[in-house]
Amino acid sequence: MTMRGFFDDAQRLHAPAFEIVGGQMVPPFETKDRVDRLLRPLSAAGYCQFETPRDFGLDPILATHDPALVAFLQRAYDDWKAAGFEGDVFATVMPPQHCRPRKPQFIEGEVGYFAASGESAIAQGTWPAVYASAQCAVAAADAVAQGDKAAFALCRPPGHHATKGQFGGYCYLNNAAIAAQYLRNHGSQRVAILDIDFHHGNGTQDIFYDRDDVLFVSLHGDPSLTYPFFLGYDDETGLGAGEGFNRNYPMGPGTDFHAWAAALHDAMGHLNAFAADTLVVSVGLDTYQHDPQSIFQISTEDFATIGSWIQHLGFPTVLVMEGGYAVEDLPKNVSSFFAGFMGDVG
Ligand code: Q9C
Ligand code: ZN
Repeated sequence: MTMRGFFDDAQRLHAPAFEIVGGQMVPPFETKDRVDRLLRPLSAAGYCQFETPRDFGLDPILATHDPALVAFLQRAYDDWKAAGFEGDVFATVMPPQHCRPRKPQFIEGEVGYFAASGESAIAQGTWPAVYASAQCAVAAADAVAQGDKAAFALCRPPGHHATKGQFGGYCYLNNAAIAAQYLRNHGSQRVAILDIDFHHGNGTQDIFYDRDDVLFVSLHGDPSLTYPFFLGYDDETGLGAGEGFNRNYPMGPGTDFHAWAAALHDAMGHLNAFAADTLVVSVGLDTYQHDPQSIFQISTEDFATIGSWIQHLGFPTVLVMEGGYAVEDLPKNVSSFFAGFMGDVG
């Protein structure tokens, strides 16, 4: 068994020189090297047949994101250079609490306006990579809308921290949200999103928080201790019509598969009760026990169980790649997840 996979070489063009961690410039965690560690094992095992997505244009992106963010991402690097700045674009200012920020006219201020956090740079090739990554999500959603049982978007840069109007956390456009909205506009009345990345999908939550047609369910590290810090608590259940359509499962340091699987079991109850037409999964592999960002204890073998459980939900499914930074072990972890999902656990 195989599924269509989508990846575009333009996604390699995003290559900032560093990120800022602990007050130091360190090599970025989210690198283009991750791509081959995912692409090759999935091709070799026959789980995915990869193709370059066709260009669906800006419309499916603008169905989710503020046009101002999209325009900013396109021009930010050039504006930065035009202002005489030498390096990549980083946010160094942030709006004060309780102010309704007005968009500044100078690039230094604009970056702060559009940034949710400051670790992530906009470099020369960021926009073409981000655009291509979003096209992968649209193409995978389109395959499922056309009747495929499953499809994989090898998105990179990832997306689930991007809100309607802000980038951050290595994410610039929200690929999973764009896929979900595309499914809504192409035959699905109800779309569920399951986010299993180690970090809370704060961007995806933000985008669908007041809606009852898209259910968002996320399992993640306790936001009082880990990124994205300000969202992901279990009392965030949705707003207005969206009340009851947002479910968070924050978990503390040392969470093992037994505890994590209990949360997934509960989450699956919400997914089944919602009776979605289609499912989008934000697939992060950074819950892994040796991931540099993880405080969980998930093993390579556990990813097969997770994949199998998700497949047994029975929904037509768009798999969207998110995080995963134990680069050496990405091949075996992604293979394990797909082995479980494709019913090929040996
Ligand atoms: N100690 C995704 O997994 N904080 N984004 C890094 C490193 C940012 C993660 C701190 C984490 C963003 C898609
Ligand atoms: Zn993550």
